[in-house]
Amino acid sequence: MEKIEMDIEGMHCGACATGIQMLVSQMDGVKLAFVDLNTKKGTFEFDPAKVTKDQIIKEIEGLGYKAK
Ligand SMILES: [Cu+2]
Repeated sequence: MEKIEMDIEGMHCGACATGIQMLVSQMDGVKLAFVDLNTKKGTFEFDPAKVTKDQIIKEIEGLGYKAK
């Protein structure tokens, strides 16, 4: 398992954070997703054999937010 933290731009309310959290946690290989609106950071724990950091970023960007 790999654990990463990234900055997420474009969130403006709790629903944004929850939406990202739900979407990423449903991805295959993702074990844990936590998005904090106040710090604008997302913490993700995933199996690198099943999913990559780039795929997670793409998924978040698909919702209209910026992640890095
Ligand atoms: Cu929002």
